[in-house]
Amino acid sequence: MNQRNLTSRQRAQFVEAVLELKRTGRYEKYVTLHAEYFASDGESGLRIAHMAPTFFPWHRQFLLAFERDLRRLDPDVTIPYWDWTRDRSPNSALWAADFMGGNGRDSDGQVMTGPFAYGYGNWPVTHGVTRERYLTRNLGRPYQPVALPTKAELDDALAIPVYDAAPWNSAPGTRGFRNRIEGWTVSEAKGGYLHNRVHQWVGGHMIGGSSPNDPVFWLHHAFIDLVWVRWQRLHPASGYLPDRALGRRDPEHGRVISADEPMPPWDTRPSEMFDHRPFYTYEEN
Ligand SMILES: [Cu+2]
Repeated sequence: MNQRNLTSRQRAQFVEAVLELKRTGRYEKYVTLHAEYFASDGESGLRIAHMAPTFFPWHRQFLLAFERDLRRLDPDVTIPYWDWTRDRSPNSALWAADFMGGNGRDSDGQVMTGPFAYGYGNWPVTHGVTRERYLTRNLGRPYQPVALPTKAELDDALAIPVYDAAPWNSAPGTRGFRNRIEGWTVSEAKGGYLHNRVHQWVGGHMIGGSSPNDPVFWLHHAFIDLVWVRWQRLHPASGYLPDRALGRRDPEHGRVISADEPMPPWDTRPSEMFDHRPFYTYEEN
């Protein structure tokens, strides 16, 4: 459900479940897993979570695993989504002290308010040796301002009828809905496109492989997941691509997962993730 519609009790329940998962130590495995699967195009081998068609199904499985962990602690909790086309300001209630907490301070980017502020002792950032122990943000990236994607930009991307296309990576010429949403078709200097630009707009730990260190990661990716659902509804005749394994002569052979090949680290096939309805429903508004 849209985070803007949560009651204050639901906000508190979500925060408490996330903090409890952190206390148990189980939160870190999500940070580590995401970092481990944050490969770039230049490296050899399989691309799975990013810069690849599996961007959507891999993150759906990732969010489901996380949500199941939260629901073991509190069965009423689900991951809310952040529609950044509507809640576009650092003054949004999303960043209030009873939910995600606020921006990082000027001097070092340290988040000082809310449940995930380092000073309260509940949110030490442990993954990544070169990074600070405190959560950081830099909302809007003032040194080189970026704006959150607009509804018009999102609608343009949703209008693309083809899911993905060769070479199935992050090249600006890689047409298709997946690459446009993931955001490699506009340079990083400009903040990238949709999904990437949201990571850039939040800044701090949201940039890079260990981005789940910032709990807003889950709300951002829950919306990305909903965007996939909306695209499926708009283009019922279009499906996931590639729909079969790439041939040996294909330059991307062995680097891309087709519809019925398993997605590490799970045994799940993308095709098992196409329909979200067996797992959850969205309250859209
Ligand atoms: Cu992301």
